This record gives sequence, structure tokens and C-alpha cells, in this order.
Amino acid sequence: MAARMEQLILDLFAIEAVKFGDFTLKSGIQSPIYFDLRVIVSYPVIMNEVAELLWETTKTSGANFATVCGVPYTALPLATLMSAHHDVPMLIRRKEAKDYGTKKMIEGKFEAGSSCLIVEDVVTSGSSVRETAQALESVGLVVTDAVVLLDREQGGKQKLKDSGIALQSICGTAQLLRILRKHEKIPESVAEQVRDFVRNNSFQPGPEPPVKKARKALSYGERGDLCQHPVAKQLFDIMERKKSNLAVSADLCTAAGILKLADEVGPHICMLKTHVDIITDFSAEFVQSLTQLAEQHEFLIFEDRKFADIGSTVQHQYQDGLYQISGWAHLINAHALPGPGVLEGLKQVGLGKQRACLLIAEMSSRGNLATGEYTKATVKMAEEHRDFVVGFISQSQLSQDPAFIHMTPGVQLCGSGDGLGQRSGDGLGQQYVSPWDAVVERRADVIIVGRGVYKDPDPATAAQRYQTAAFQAYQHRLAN
Ligand code: 5BU
Repeated sequence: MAARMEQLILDLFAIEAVKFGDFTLKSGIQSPIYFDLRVIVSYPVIMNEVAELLWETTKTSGANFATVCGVPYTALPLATLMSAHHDVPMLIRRKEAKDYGTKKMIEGKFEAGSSCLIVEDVVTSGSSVRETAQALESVGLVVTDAVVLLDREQGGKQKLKDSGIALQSICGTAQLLRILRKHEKIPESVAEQVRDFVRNNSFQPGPEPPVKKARKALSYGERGDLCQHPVAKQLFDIMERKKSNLAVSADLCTAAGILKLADEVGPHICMLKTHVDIITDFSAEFVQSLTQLAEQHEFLIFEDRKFADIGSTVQHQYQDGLYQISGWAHLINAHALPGPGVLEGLKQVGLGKQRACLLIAEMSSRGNLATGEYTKATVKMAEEHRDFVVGFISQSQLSQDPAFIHMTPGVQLCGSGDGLGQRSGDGLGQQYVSPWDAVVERRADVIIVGRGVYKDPDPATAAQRYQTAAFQAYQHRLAN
């Protein structure tokens, strides 16, 4: 088996499934090594060998399982080959519930309580395996084992062990480097660079740094108690009571459509987000009905107006015109781009009405410019206007202050590849992460979901699915 594994590593290098250079991983970290196992579908002999070695690795470990399930998408054909060659039934986890028919997240026959082996191509932190395990467990399956082709050896194995999953791998980074060095495929300097990278970028088990350990993770309810601003308090309180950290983005163009959606998803959300300027038949009656629904279902209204002008202009845009946003939106947001004047203008309108604002510190769209120094300056601006700014629209946690709320758009129920720098999108620049990644990895407090919910033929069920996924992720974060 060792000789076969050695040959496999050389083959993977030859087909560029393993590359060396300067790559940006999904987490934003620069890595000197990159695994792109998606190419193996073009090399059936190699793919077959990977599936066989995965099978033998599993069998040697003594794992018991009734079904196999590949983490979508790269590991799907691997699980298929294992299933077909060894006569073990397979399950398929949908990345997104299909928008017609039965909308099952797990396809295939199984008995509740039976065990399923997870198959994966690469493991970094183990988050994709955990996410698939969560989906399988949510329908009553038991997950105790996973098998992977390549373990990046950055702590994922230990993290999975901590959540009750034993991970077996065909090969780890250290062994891969040894083989490639032995055959002089890479210079020693590159191998050393990768070893350094792995050493410095591990999700380490063991004792946490003392400050972190001393600070217990606070629940939404506890954070609400620490907030000065009434809207922030109210939002945390709703999140705690309704067990929902889901905001639905109602990006529909008719008043009736938005009201119907708000009524359907109302029980599952903490907040409804609007783009009021896309509504063709906006009226005072619409505002009245939406406000009634917000009271009935207990959610806040967030107008995603993205104010970005000088103070005097945004004041009018907030208060006047057709929409008179300050009259009904509990929350609005603003870009930091114009400088503090944008907040000073908005505040003069909003403070008296006990309204709150979120600053856009990072965006979800590809190539956006809200990064680095701009993001840091935005956080500083928020800190200087705590009487009005209650948090951020962001893609990561930017402040340790528990009173600041982080809200993350660009979320859909889809795994986004483990550490591989890939995010799914909509073809127009939007980039998605899964609820798990948003809440656990990126530390979002609230996930914002638009099309994942309102494009579903059954938005209420879709909202419930997102609510459960995001709240379970929050509970995991609290417990760890
Ligand atoms: P989607 O259908 O889930 O992709 O909708 C996301 C919503 O969040 C949509 O209304 C956007 O305008 C909004 N959004 C975003 O997607 N990304 C951002 O960085 C910001 C807002 Br700020």
C-alpha cells in the first residue's frame, strides 16, 4: 500500500492536483501549497486508485458503516466508486435543497440510527466534514468515521476527534513533501516553506491562550444585557427568545410579495431586510402592514439603503422623499467612505427616533475595495459613534466588543470546499459561504439570506432550514 500511495502522490503532482506557489485560501490566508483535487475527474485511472486507497484505509482502521457519503462536490465521484465497487449503499448530501419536488437535504435510503462514513478529498480545519456530519445527523444518521485523501495536518484531525469523528487519511502533508523531495520534484526550500506554513497555520488543540480561556463566550441574551442602545438590546433579545440569528433579505419588487414573504418567514427570523427603492408600488399602507407584521412576528426591519453621501444629503435621504425611511426602519446601514459626516448627518435624524445604524466594513462581492486599512478605519469610526452604530456588515469578526453585532450577507446552504479558496457565487460577483462557515469560521452573529429563502418555492421551510443551521452553528460556537 505504501508503494501505491507513493505512486499516487507522484501522479497527483503530475496532473497538478498538488501545486506549489502563492495561493489565497478561502480563509484569506496566503498558502505556499494548494490542493485542487477537482481535476481528478479527468483522470479515471487515478480517480479509481484514490477510491481504492480510501476504501483500504477505511477497512484497515476497522471502521463500521452502513452507507458512505461524499462531501460535495469533489468527493462525490470518489464515494460513488467506493459504493459501486464494494457494494455499500451511498447517500448524497445536497449543497442546496433542490427548488422543486421533495427538497431533501440527504438523498438515498437509510435507517435512522445507522452509521455513515464521510468521504472527503482534503481536510484543513475539518469544517466541511463537520458540516456534512451535521446534515447527516439532522436526519438521524450516526457519523463516527471519515476518510480523506489528503490531510493538510493543520489540526483538522484533532478538531474532528473533539466532535466525535475519527479521521483516517491516505496521506498527510509531511509525507507528501517527503515523497516529492525523494523524487526531486520540488526543491528543499519549497518543502521547508510548506512545513513552516503548516507549523504556523494550525488549528491547534490544547490550551487556549489565557485571555481567551478566561473569557467565556457570551450568549446573545447576555450580550443584549451589555448593550446601551435599545435597538441592539431588542435584537439580541429577539435572537435569544426566537432562537434565530437569521435575517431574510426580502429583495422582491412588489409590496404584496414582500408582505407575503414577511408573513411566511416571520416566525423564523430576527430581522427582515429591505431594499425599498426596488419596490414598484411602495406606499404608506405597505409600511403600515410591514410594521404590523414585524410586531406580530417579533422581528426588526433593516433598510439596506447603504447611505454614502455627505451628511446634509444623507439626512434628507433618510428622513424625506418618497420612502421616509427613518419613520419605519429600526436599522439602516452606511458606508464609511464619506467620513464621519455621514454618521453625523444620519444621527441627527435617527437618534431622536431611537434608530440604529450598521457600518459596512466588508462586503461579500468579489473584488470589493472594503478591505485592509479601509475596514480598520470603519471599525474606528463605529467605535467613535457608539450611540448610533450598533455593529457591522462584515465577512469576519472585526471587534471583540460583545455589544457590536456582526451581520454577514452572502450566505447559502452550500459547502464551500475545505480551505480551497473557492466560494460559490451568482455570476454577478456575489460570493457565498454556508451558514456554518459564516457563524463558526467567520463569527457572524446574524446571517443575511436573500435568494436562498425567497427563491425557494416554500420560503417558510427554507427559512426554518437556515434558522436551524445558523442557530446550531451559534450553539456550537458557544460550547467550544
Ligand atoms: P442574496 O440573494 O442572499 O445573495 O442577497 C444578499 C443581500 O444582501 C442582497 O440584498 C444584497 O444587496 C445584500 N448585501 C450583500 O449581498 N453583500 C454585501 O456585502 C452587502 C449587502 Br453590504
